[in-house]
Amino acid sequence: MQCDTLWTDVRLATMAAPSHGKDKDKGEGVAVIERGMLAARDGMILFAGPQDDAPAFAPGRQIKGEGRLITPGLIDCHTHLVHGGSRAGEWQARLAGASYEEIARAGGGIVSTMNATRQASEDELVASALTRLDALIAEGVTSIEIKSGYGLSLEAERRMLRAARQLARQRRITVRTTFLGAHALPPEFSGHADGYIDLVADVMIPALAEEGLIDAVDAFCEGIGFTLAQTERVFTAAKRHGLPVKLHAEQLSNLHGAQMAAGYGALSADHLEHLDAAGVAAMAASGTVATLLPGAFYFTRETVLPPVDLLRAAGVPIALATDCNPGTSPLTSLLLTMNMGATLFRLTVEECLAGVTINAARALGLAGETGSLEPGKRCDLAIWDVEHPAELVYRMGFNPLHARIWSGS
Ligand code: DI6
Ligand code: FE
Repeated sequence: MQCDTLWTDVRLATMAAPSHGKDKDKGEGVAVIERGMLAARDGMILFAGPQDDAPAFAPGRQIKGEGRLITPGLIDCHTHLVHGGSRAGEWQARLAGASYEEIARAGGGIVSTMNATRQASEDELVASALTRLDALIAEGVTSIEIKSGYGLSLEAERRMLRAARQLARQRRITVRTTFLGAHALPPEFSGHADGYIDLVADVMIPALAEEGLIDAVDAFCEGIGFTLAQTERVFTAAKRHGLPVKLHAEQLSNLHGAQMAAGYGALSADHLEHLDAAGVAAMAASGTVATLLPGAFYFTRETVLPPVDLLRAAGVPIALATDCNPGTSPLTSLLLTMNMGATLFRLTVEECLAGVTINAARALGLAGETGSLEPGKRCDLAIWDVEHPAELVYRMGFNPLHARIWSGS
């Protein structure tokens, strides 16, 4: 059988059928095919399995893996990668005792990044985001979600989304854009949150959807963000344009956003530290992925843990992401994110790896095309200089990536 590239003598963590919920692994870890082979043709996986079960291939090129581990290319399914400015100064104020909410209420926080973003050109946004994107790519990331939400006007949100689309042209990577116009209230709408939601729902979503800039719609449902009713108006507009939704929910308090989002068939609900049992049940019923963000938990010194046991028991798929953003998670490492998922949230190694592969793909609606090593999916690979997947989660600040393959090369 013809193929373009054949990898032999490799170990394969296919992540094709991760166990979860009640039958989650009890510490034995990730299933690995020890004497594996992987074949790709036209950018797609043709075969991934034991060498002994493989058909005879006539490869264009053959690569000896020397026993290296291949996982699916990693997927960062929640980032605010595109933005202007830096918030290092605000962070120093927080070290001196100010809280995230105090800073936000005093006009800092998201609004200070909004100002810097509004002042940046599209090219400047692309250039600064590329430095962060390259850090992720260097650890094997092959798909990424990028949110808008620091422009907070039609024109500046458009510029952010266009910058995100630019990134996909400048690197070999899959980019999914998420419109997060309902991230914070811009100062010109102070005291008129409903008026701003009118703009988001009736002007921004129709215009930006029409321009093909939006793959999904998100909102920040929170005391310092938007109410449940306002979020629903955003979701209704998204649905009118055939766009899937996701939600920043239950990060600082429980507004029952995840439950509401599940009612809209949300791809994911994200953060979830304050999620309750009813929210978990609603997510399980709708197949909504729980995207946990341990970087934000760590950086804000959150003390309330997301209800991991409840999510597991209900069989809710768990994803992990960096939440890369200048305020609460200036993190550009999915390897460290996995380590934090295990250490801070007590996820297993298998849950961590599934969280940045197959379940992250589900959180983006991409499970049919990437996230596991299965025939018919895009050949997105991370090839590691390790023997066992646990080493990817165990180390901190160490990068054993040997090679990264997107769409077959
Ligand atoms: N939750 C977060 O953690 C980020 N956005 C959100 O809705 C924070 C964004 C920022 O502080 O700039
Ligand atoms: Fe976020």
